[in-house]
Amino acid sequence: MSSVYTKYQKSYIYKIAVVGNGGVGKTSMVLRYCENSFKESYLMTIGSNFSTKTVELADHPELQVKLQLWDLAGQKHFSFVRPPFYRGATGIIYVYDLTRRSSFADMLEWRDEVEKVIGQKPCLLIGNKLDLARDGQREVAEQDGEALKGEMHAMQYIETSAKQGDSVEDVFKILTLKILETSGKI
Ligand code: G3D
Ligand code: MG
Repeated sequence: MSSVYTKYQKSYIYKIAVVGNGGVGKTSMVLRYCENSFKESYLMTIGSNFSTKTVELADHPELQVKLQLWDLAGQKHFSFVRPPFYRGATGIIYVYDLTRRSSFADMLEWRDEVEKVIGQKPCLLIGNKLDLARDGQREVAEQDGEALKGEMHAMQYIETSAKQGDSVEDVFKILTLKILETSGKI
C-alpha cells in the first residue's frame, strides 16, 4: 500500500543466505550488520538464525529494501537441514576465514551445495577476520580470494572484520545493489 506520506515508492524483501564453514564468522557478520555489535562468546549455530534489516541506499531513497538474513549452520553433520534454507534466496554471501586455509578450500563445495538447490544467484565472496589477518595470522592471500571469485560465480571479493566492522556494511549494500540491478529494478 502506498500513501502520499510514504517516502518509499517501492518496497522489496530479499532473502539472503550466509554460507560457509562453522567458525568463519557468519553469525558475527550478521550481528555486526543488524545490531552493530560483536559478541566474544562463541555460540554454535544450530540450524539457522534469521534476522531482518532495512538497507540504507543513499542513491535510491525511493526504494525500501528489507533483507532477511539467514545465517546457516556450517557444521557438516547438519547438511540435511540446509536445502530448505537455500530455497527462495535471492542472494548468497559466501564467507571463509582469512586465517583458516581449510575454510577457503571448502568454498567450492559450498557453491555446489547451494547451486544444486537454487542455481546461480547474485553472490559475493567474503574473506573475514581481516583484523587477525593484519596481525600476522593470514593464511589466504588477497590474490587467492580474487582468483576464486570467478569460480564462485561471485560478483565481488571483499575482506571484512566482523569484530571491528571493516566493510561489513558494504557487503550488504553491494549485494543489494547487484540484486536490484540484475532483476532490472534499478
Ligand atoms: P559462524 O557463525 O560462522 O560459525 P561465529 O562464526 O560468528 O560464531 O564466529 C566464530 C568465532 O570467530 C567467534 O570466536 C567469533 O567471535 C570470531 N570472529 C568472528 N568474526 C571475527 C572477526 O572478524 N575477527 C575476529 N578476530 N574474530 C571473529 P570464539 O572465540 O567465540 O570462537
Ligand atoms: Mg553461526
